[in-house]
Amino acid sequence: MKDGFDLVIGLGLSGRSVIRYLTDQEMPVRALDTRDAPAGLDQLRADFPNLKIHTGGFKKGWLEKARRLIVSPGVAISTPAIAEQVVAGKEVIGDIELFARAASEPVVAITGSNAKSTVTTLLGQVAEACSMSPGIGGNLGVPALELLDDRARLYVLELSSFQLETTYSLSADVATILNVSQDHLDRYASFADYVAAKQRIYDGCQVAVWNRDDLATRPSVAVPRQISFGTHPESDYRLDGDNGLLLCRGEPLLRLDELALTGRHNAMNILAVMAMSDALGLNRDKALATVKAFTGLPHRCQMVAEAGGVRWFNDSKATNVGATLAALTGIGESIDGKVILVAGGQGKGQDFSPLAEPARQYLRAALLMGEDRQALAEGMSAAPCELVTDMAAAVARAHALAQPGDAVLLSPACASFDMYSGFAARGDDFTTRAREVCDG
Ligand code: UMA
Ligand code: ADP
Repeated sequence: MKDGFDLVIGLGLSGRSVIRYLTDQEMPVRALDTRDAPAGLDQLRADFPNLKIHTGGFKKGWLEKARRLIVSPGVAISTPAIAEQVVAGKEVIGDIELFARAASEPVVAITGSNAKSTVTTLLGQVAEACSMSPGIGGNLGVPALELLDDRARLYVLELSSFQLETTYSLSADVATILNVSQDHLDRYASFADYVAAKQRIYDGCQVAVWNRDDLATRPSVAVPRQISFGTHPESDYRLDGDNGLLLCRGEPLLRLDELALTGRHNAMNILAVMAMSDALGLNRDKALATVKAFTGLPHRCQMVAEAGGVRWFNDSKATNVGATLAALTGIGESIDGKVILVAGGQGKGQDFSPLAEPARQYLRAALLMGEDRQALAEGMSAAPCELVTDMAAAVARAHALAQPGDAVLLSPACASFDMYSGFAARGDDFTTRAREVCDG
């Protein structure tokens, strides 16, 4: 091995997990962050007193001298200082690549524009019920390197397109792209580039599980085995909405009314989980019992309050148009009244026009806030849109407009960082205020 050091770029959750991992391996490591005072810096210095840390920009000398760059997912590898090193032939990888090189047990890799966390959590629960002691994390919760554990017999990883960009040798046992719709276009030159990043999940995999209703999820590389799910008649795992059934190769698997989860999008999520569970050879009965009991994650179409015949749903995790479409259609179809949609935030360069038709069909009003509220109003064109200043104003206005049978839905189609620390803070704010108005 050439002498030198690994340079960790970005001192967030994944950067810190990389520093810990490399230090445990007694590898020489340095770290940098382009912010002057990244959160947690003092703690990092206390935990690693000998670690050389640079903040406030890229330190050219370090970038040049480093043996490898280990880049955090939030830092684009197209950033000129990093891109220069790629061109110069330096190895540039991320935490998932380090994980892939170290993991000795089977790996399930899950990506998609939406449903990653729901599917990762649920498949993780299935694996737990089957006594696999799974390591569950990645883009969700615990960084991948911190999951490495001799007791784990399986790893279930949620992976983002950013993480996949710096991953080369994952070769997952089971890999899936659940769905693809516009997201993160502030980071990609085109939608095709975003899809290409997601497709990397299938490189070297044994079994590819893909969504037959969404052809961008189909593996673009040859893989030993493919399993599809969807409503398409040729899907291996199929939603038969007319008969309220989930089928596996034509045989009934579950009745929709046996599930605690509701909505067509969740039925698709269950199909994906069952397809992967079966591909892994997990116990079918235990898997079915687990998926039936799953009530979903907070901030994903979660009913948080009800009063006067009006139900309030927190779908703050809907940070792109695809997720909001699923929520708006699912809830719009299932209620007698209309939907009052609370949306807006940072639009990440998305085209909002796919919301126009369901908005026209299902909305009483859209209450729009945040940085890109005007773009959202233009995208939803014919729908009745009102611009509001903040969540307090949105909730008060929704309360005034709502009629019995209606649903108030926070499903922003946008990131939250212009107004909140993250989607959870935004969802909590909505929930607290919704409960206040409902309690009168
Ligand atoms: N930083 C720089 N320069 C930059 C950008 C960031 O130095 O140009 C520094 C920041 O100052 C900060 C650090 O990088 O100190 C943050 O790194 P990061 O943005 O990669 O975030 P982490 O804390 O390492 O968290 C990342 C994922 N974040 C992103 O991809 C943006 C987390 O996903 C993930 O849980 C974690 O690794 C563990 O694997 C979050 C996320 O929002 C939940 N993901 C996106 C999504 O789901 O849509 C992809
Ligand atoms: P991710 O981790 O990919 O962001 P989540 O499970 O956290 O996925 O869900 C994110 C958003 O997507 C939520 O608003 C949720 O209601 C919505 N969602 C869940 N499943 C689907 C699906 N199959 N298609 C579209 N949207 C979905």
